[in-house]
Amino acid sequence: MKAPHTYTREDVVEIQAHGSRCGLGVILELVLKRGARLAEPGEFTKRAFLNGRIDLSQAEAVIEVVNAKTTEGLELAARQLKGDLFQAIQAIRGPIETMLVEIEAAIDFPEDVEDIIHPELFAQKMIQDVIARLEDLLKHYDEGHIYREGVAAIIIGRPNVGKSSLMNRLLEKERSIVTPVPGTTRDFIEETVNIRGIPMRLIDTAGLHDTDDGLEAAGIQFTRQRLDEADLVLFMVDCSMPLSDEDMQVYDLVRNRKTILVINKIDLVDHDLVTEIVECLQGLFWVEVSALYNRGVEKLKAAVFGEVTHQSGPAGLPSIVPNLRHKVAIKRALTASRDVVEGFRTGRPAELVAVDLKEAVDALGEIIGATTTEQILDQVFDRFCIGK
Ligand SMILES: Nc1nc2c(ncn2[C@@H]2O[C@H](COP(=O)(O)OP(=O)(O)OP(=O)(O)O)[C@@H](O)[C@H]2O)c(=O)[nH]1
Ligand SMILES: [Mg+2]
Repeated sequence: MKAPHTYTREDVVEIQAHGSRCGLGVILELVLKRGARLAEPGEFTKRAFLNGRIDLSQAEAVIEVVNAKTTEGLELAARQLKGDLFQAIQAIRGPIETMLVEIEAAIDFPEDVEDIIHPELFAQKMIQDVIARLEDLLKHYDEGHIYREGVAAIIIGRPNVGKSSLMNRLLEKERSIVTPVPGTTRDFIEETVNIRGIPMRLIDTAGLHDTDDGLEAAGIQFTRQRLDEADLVLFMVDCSMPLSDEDMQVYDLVRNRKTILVINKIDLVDHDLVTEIVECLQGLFWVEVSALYNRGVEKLKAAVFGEVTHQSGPAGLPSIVPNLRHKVAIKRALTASRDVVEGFRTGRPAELVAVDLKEAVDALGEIIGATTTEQILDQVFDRFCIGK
């Protein structure tokens, strides 16, 4: 395929063969012998970026499309791949660049300063065309980033309360071994589930139980570590038995975290016992379920969704959602833009205002790859797999 109408904008040769591993291996050996080399991770996309076919945010979107775990995440990645974020950023960068040109003219022709710079007008322009839009993007990050980045939830509780049963229910497959014997799960089991469009990494843990020296030291240490990484805790108790010291120790561990109390085995008891448990374990939002009979699981999903999104109904996805790297750059641009406004309003010298304007332009340039260091490129393309 002739440049520039290719993925990388370079001449490209594609060899199509039958799909046998062996056949492909022989062909690969042949082309390597004739002087080709293996591509680095993300190299094709990196070349497409360096040759100006796509901007950096579109390049990033390629890997997000590949890794998307829910249709919502995929939709966000696809919009970014189309260039929606690129255009939004350009629409903010444009007015700043125009202003920078005017300020620089004023610096070059100090005698005309008053004709060129209208401080309050410029300040208003910055607020409307730049600051308000940057704030919108940050808001969209808050509303939408979990659809692409996902959340991590950990199920903990003492042995045999039904943690692995719940894990299987949420996954809708038998992933974790369930037996009537306490201590069945010995290690962490991790899988991703789709909670109303949010990819949730779910971790099933070994039951926390009493040994001679309180809660088993190693187990608790492991679980603590995992707890710290988790965005959400599902604290499970078995309502067919009285709460034990072990339950209370777990309660102490999780009560100050973002936690949902999952009261399991409601098929075995009547409601009074549930009320008693809720009174003992105060301050936690709770849901009653029967993991065995698949009761209350949808309600639990709704509670999880509400807890991580702070919304009750299905959320409308914002149209453009920056990722974490973009967010950091947007914040920098926002700080610089606010300094510009302050500069205009306090009569700061044009040279200093220009520095802040430049900073805002550069910060936004990092998002789309207009002002990008080698380090940022590595950071972006290291996430790619070979062949993309
Ligand atoms: N009646 C009833 N039994 C349940 C329920 N959920 C789980 N069980 C049973 O409780 C026992 C323990 O379930 P698991 O899911 O293995 O419990 P666990 O918390 O993972 O246990 P460990 O891994 O040993 O800590 C099994 O016999 C399950 O069938 C429930 O909602 N109702
Ligand atoms: Mg288990």
